[in-house]
Amino acid sequence: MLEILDTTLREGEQTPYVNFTIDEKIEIAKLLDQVGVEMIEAGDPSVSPNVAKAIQRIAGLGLKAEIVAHSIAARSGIDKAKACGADRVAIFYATSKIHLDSKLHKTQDQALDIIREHIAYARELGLKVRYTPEDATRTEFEFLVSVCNMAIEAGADRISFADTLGIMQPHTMAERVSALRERLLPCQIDLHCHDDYGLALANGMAGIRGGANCIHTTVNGMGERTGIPDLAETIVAFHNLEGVQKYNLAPLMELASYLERVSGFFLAPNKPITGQNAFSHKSGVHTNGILKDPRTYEPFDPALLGRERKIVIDKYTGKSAVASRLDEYGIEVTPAELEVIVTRIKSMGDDRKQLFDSDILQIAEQVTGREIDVIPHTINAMVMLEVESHVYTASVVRRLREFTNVKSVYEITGDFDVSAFVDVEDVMALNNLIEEIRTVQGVKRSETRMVLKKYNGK
Ligand code: HCA
Ligand code: CU
Repeated sequence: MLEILDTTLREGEQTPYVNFTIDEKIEIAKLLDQVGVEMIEAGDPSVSPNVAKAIQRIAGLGLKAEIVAHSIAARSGIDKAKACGADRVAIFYATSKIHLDSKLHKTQDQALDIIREHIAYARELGLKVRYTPEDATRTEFEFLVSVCNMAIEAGADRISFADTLGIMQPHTMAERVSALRERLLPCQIDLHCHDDYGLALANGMAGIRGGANCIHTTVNGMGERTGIPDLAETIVAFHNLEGVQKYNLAPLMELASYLERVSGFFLAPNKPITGQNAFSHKSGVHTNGILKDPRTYEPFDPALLGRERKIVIDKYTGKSAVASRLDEYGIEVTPAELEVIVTRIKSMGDDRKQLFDSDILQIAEQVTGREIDVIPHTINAMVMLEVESHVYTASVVRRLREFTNVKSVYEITGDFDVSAFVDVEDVMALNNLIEEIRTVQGVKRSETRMVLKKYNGK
């Protein structure tokens, strides 16, 4: 049965430019515990005093998950892991020739001694031990087997088969893990798969088939370079495709958005499972199918994650999607009117990047000749920002452009320096977005103007 170790707080904090506060880490750990991951890797206490403090606070929360501290093979790090109250220390020491020669300047024999000594030391302190042969997938196989078996004899009950550079493929992973499983003394095998080729989760799934026990994840797939498997993708893939139903899916979306907010690391709209477009449908053929039976174009019901499907209206749209959108607003049109509305939408869509509900309502108003007195479900607003004098306005603009709901950004004259045009689903989302924007470094003050009605120019 699959186990998950989530390392958002350790590997995830190794994402370029990401740092969490202690309180944020505590919140993340609590949400992870609600999901039911078996292990939370809470940090490497040698990194900084606050990382150590966060591990200590998390270890004191009494969560169900086992709390793991990461450490290089050094007594000081292992002592700190113990002092933090972690249940387990994960000691990593590279084993590939390139890492031994170029980085550590150690022979294989020296490496064996160092690893054995530090595992034994951690065991003397009463810690459970995972040993990670860093860069395991580029390590000479026979040496890997001897290091791991020596580590198990020294007291490690878990080995993390680390694909540090993300160079495995599903079939090589399955083969390698089953070969390793055959040669190793009894132990649990973790898979730490980096996503350099976009294969991390596929490799993890293949490794579990090969006989491994546990996959390492982070929320939103954060981590060094391109990160490791995303927690939500991993859980939903195993839930739907492999029948692993022991995790609680309810907090996954909240975790993803919370992480976006506190990390400033935003999801691509096409990100599987949690991305904005994961359940959006656009072409006439697709939307028509979806409206008749969502199973035509949805691999699973978005309600599984508390999400809703979305039908995008633009030049690809067919009549059924437009009729259904008008219906949502309680607007009745005749078949002839519908025909004209769709034609106008298509021609407007030809010249525009995005059509908003206000555009669709306006077209309906023009075509039917009846005033439509409804407020569009989507909200447009102008968010004006004053930028601190010591910060480059361009750097704030650059950050704003990364928010998916920010449609355009202007540098302006007057009391404010920047104005952003945003498009969100509701007032709550607007409120969250403004809060996020306020966290952008250099933003001193903000003022928001909500759009009540929008007119298009020629
Ligand atoms: C790193 C270490 C590590 C460790 C993985 C693990 C890796 O290089 O930062 O302990 O399971 O990718 O090898 O994250
Ligand atoms: Cu890693």
